[in-house]
Amino acid sequence: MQDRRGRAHGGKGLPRHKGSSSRRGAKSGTKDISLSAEEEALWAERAEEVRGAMRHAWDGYRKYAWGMDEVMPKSKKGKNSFGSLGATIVDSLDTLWLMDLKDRFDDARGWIENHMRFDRNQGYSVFETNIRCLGGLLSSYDLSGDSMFLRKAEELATVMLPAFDTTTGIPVTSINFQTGRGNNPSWAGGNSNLAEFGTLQLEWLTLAARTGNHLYSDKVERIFDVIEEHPTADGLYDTYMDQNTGNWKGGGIRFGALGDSFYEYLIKTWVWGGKTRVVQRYKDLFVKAMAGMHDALIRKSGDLTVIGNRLGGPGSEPEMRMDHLACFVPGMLVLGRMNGAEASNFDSLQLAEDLTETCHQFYARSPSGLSGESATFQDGHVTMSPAYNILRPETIEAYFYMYRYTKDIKYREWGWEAFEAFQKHCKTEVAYAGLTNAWVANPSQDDTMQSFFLAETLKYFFLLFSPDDVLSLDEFVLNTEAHPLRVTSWTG
Ligand code: DMJ
Repeated sequence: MQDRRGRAHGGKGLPRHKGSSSRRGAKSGTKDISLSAEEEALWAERAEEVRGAMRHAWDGYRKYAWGMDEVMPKSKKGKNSFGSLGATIVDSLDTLWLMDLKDRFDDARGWIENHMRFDRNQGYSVFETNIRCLGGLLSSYDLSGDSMFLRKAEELATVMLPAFDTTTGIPVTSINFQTGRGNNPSWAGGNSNLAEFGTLQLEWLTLAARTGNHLYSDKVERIFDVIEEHPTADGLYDTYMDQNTGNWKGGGIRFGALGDSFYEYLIKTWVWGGKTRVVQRYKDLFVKAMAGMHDALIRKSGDLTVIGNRLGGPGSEPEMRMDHLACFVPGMLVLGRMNGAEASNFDSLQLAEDLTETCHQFYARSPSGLSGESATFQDGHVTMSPAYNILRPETIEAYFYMYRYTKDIKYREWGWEAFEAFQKHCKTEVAYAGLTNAWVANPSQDDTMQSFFLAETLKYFFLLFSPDDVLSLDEFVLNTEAHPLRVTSWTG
């Protein structure tokens, strides 16, 4: 095993910000600035508060739901929403590692080794299993060097493989681990979904790179062969594809639910792969998609910048609705900018700043200080509906990337305000709960702690308040569930 914190960053001491406010880091182009000793101490204290929140969330899960997928933080029991994969355990591993919560990490490791099973006769979401479980196992391997995690990851991928057995190789949504039978839901018209089949590349390429078995990479490279065989004029893609023909099947162009992480994985696969010739196509598709996104979906509502959904055909105007999920876009744009992947028809930093401001307004205009799920806009006025909050991370993710790149302290301040609001409204006696309506002064809690609260929301808070070297973006790419995967020179 590697030193617990040494591989991902330079240790636990005070940050090593030095140099002038305009200097930028060699590779990622992030700003390198000095904070005063008092400022350092304040943010270190706040990062410590986040560690405390992680301990609270984990300990409640440990006590009331151990081995189940999620804890129900009000009724104090567990539930299985992901097929009994211990989703909270595997989703939390690398956050525990990065926060140096050693005993808890070891406890989680023991469960994975002895109890994580992939032989049940039931349907599993390929997407959720991939981003939470395969991603969590692979990042734990990349951070700790412990080969047990890689063995488990390979075991899991093996039972997922039949999902790719379609005429084109585009995987289906759900797979039965025991029978190998797969299917797509009727609400999707029996088609495969863009965000689902486009959010596998990082994990399956990582698995191929770490095991040396190209079966895994062939499966996900094939998906992009099919996409390239069915190009679109503006680089934006329908929500659905017929997995038997490769034809696009409508459903709109979306950067929120059902579309989002497809675009995220274009830039991340290119960065993860070390920008080699083999991964060049992901960059090319990303740059084209960003140009298309800007022209087709970015609109103003009063002072706010909105990324809408295009539900009509090419050339039609987008509906002025934006999911909280779409708040991942600023981070994606900044990652592109850090790595020299930008479209030429707009300023990616300006757009990232503007969209982050919009996402900030989802919190700032809310009486509870927390966002709801989806917003509609009219002349700068925001209506939040639905207004539930399930502890999602995307705005905190945006603050993290924006702060990393610009070092503008407002992103940390906005993050701290959001963290305090989560503490005030979502903390329960034993863990954290979502809210049934976040846009009221005294919201009611629901009874679920999503595993991504530990995987992503708390991790992004922690990284936002911590020095850059806690996790270097030159060395790691975070998958869509915030699991860090080590950058690899991928030559296929
Ligand atoms: C997470 O599972 C992932 O971030 C996914 O890409 C989108 N939805 C949730 C968090 O909101």
